Amino acid sequence: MIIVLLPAFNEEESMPTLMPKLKEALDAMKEDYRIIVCNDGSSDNTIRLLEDCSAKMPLEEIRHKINRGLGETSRDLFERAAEICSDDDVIIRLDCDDTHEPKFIPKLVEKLRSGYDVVIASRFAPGGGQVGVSAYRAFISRCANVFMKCFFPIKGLKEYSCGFRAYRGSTIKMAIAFYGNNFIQLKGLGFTCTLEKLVKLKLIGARFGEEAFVLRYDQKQSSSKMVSSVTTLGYIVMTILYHWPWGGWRSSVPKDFVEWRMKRVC
Ligand SMILES: Nc1nc2c(ncn2[C@@H]2O[C@H](COP(=O)(O)OP(=O)(O)OP(=O)(O)O)[C@@H](O)[C@H]2O)c(=O)[nH]1
Ligand SMILES: [Mg+2]
Repeated sequence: MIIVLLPAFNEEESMPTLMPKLKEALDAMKEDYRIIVCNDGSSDNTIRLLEDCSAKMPLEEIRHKINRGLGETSRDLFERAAEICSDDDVIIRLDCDDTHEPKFIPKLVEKLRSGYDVVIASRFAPGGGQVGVSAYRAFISRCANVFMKCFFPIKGLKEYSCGFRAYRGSTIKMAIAFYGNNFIQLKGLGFTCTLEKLVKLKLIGARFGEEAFVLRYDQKQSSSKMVSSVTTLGYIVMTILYHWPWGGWRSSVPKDFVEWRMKRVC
């Protein structure tokens, strides 16, 4: 099965375009699928649009009455996916702002099944790119990715900040069983959770791959929800937590994980 996770906050402009494309891409794959949307306290028409969609496709809604932010939304989506998926299922997460084209899903799934635990849709892989991104924003995004590569090196990865990814079901189940509520620990720090998931999965031995994709920023209609100052603060906090010489994530998690696995095996 393929489980698609969508975080949605005031996406009434994009949902009517995105959802039919998503359905078309998933129907063509001839596999069971389920879409889980977390509607995070939207005050626009997102709720009604989701009700319409659920009549046409297998769609489940997690509803936050108030806006809780991307961290808590991701936690709820991934925990729900872990609850219902089996080890060989594929979990896909993409944005609802119509900048992530569902037509890339089959390639992500194929690559994941060729022997990876996480495959990232990458603007920086050969053949990838971005359309409609201002030179300033492209520069900031490149710098952020270079920063992440320096402080959280993961072999074979150039794209750290794109949330469009495929995950192996068993990997997410294991991460949630091991980390519990701390799989996404920096919940209040905006979009930091997108990087945190990668780093936490790396620490428990996940294998990473990238697949080229083109970010369609020219199609974005809703306003950006990313607060750069909070996200930047989040990256700084995470860098300290990861590299902290006395019990930082970098050294303590692998040790704790080995002990945890030993106990489960015995
Ligand atoms: N649930 C929830 N989703 C959010 C929140 N903020 C953003 N999102 C969703 O997370 C996804 C990413 O948000 P975007 O605003 O596209 O952020 P981005 O892709 O990092 O940057 P831009 O596309 O430039 O804005 C979208 O699907 C949003 O609807 C939030 O507070 N709660
Ligand atoms: Mg976006």
